[in-house]
Amino acid sequence: MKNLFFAATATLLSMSTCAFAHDFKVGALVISDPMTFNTAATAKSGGGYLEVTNTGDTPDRLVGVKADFPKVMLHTTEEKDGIARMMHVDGINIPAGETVALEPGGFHVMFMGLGGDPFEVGEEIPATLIFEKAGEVEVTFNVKERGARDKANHSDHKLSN
Ligand SMILES: [Cu+2]
Repeated sequence: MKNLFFAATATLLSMSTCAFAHDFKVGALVISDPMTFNTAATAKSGGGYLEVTNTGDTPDRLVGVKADFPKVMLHTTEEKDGIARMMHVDGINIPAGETVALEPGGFHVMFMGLGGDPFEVGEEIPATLIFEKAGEVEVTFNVKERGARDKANHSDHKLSN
């Protein structure tokens, strides 16, 4: 009886993990929890965040993101004289056996040209991640309430170019 109970509990646990973990896989890469924050009506861009774990033994590289916006870029954030600035990067290395986070204040995906159609909480933004070796994988970025995972205020840094 006890074993049955544990088996049932374990099943429930793994089911709920499935429902909440928002993971995507391509080759040896696991992409966890792609998300973005709700934006103001006037916002022209929004940052996309996720984690990539390379479970393989060869390095890979995130080289691009496609989505239904006029422009999607990969950015990093650098602080200079106390001001955080975003800079374009050609790619983000995903070393073998490591997890790389795209997060506020660091690397991120930049969805640009939102044009009066803000991200709303609960919305799902479809996108395709392009990896140098693993290839392409379709993911969805879940729009979450700003502040839910916001370490730095991403909205007040400006693109420097
Ligand atoms: Cu940016």
